[in-house]
Amino acid sequence: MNKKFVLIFVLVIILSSISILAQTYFVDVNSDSANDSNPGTINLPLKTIQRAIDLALPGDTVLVMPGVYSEHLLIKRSGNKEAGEIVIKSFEKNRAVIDGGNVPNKKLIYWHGKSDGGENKDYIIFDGFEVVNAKVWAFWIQGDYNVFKNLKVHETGGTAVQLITGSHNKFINNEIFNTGWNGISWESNNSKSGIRTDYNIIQGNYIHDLKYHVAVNGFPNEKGGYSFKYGGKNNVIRNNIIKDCLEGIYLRYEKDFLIVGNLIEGINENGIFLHYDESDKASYVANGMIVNNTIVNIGFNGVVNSNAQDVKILNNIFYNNGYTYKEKLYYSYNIYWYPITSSDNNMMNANLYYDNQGNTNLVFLYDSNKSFSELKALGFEQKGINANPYFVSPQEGDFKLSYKSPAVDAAIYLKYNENIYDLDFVKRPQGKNIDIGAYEYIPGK
Ligand SMILES: [Ca+2]
Repeated sequence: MNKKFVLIFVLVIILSSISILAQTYFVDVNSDSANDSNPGTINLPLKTIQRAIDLALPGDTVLVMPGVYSEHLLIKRSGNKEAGEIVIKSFEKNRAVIDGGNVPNKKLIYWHGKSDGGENKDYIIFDGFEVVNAKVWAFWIQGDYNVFKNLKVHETGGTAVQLITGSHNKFINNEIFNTGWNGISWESNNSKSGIRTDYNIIQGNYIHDLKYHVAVNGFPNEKGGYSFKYGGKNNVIRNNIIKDCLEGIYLRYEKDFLIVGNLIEGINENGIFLHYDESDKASYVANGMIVNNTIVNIGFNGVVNSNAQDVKILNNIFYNNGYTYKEKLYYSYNIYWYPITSSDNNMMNANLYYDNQGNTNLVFLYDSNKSFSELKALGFEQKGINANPYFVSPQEGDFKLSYKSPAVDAAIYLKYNENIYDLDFVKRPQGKNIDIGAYEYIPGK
């Protein structure tokens, strides 16, 4: 054999041994043979998830059988890009239950990270568990490139999922309800340590019945020692259903954000709140898009845009919003824009507005309610619509478009709306063009 051939041969052996070395650890609390001194095979499973997590190396998988696991979980090790993620997965969706009822720790599932004197943990996939009865937080996360999917998180004392710092994390297809505080929440970048909170994706989640606070919350942490002076960037909130919460989406300091394709329904206060703190001039939100959302039955305002710069509100449906204070001149609008100046470079266009409950407040702008014709005269909503969207069945909570809806094919074309899916997994566009709102009508249906 020549030298080159030997080298290739050795490389093949090394590469195949990496995949052979990737382990699967089985955990089965209900098996008679389960024991934490077992090797974690299917016949000799481990008893606790924590033991499996401690054994798992990058590329390994922890498979958890159905049962109730009364455990506090501490993530002590990262996966990595080369060897792969550490996968922690419920063998059957939502049948492995992590129950914090008898766990005293405030952080039930805990990524030990920089704010707690450790190193952040990256490349972990947490998939398919039901997580209940956390004392405060169900998940407390610090790190990058983690994935949280198919989880069912509820009955928490505080926020369900708290991202302290970290970028490129994905929160996908989770159901979150009955929490004591927020649903999914992140804190902004830490300017001291250089840790950022950017490029996270919150997609396909169903967040509902949060009586006390915000469904999706992007907030700066201003506690001593850690100075979070800069907001997250490029975070995406896409195709979520947010229903029956105190507040829908709240952002502060965030830049370059995208809120697209969400159904925001039955919120007591504001659907989307872009907040500005008078005492902190840097706290304004900037350069974001609020696009193709359906925002219905909101108690206060559909969108509050407080001192934001370069925010585009396009292709959204606003339906029966502002019912709580509809007789008053504040906090009862589809869009409450305050203050706004011509230099803010904000835009609203191709939105559909409709109210059949007698609220005549449309959009608050330049210190007063503006009618639809006044908006147009000011240069906004040139492609806007002020008419019934003709949902399929709004009284039954079906906000898809019927064939006679004026929202069909009426959106402003945006490049990134091509070849994406609507809330119902219908590819956009259908027919001649993208529709206004979170749902795409299929012609002939
Ligand atoms: Ca269409």
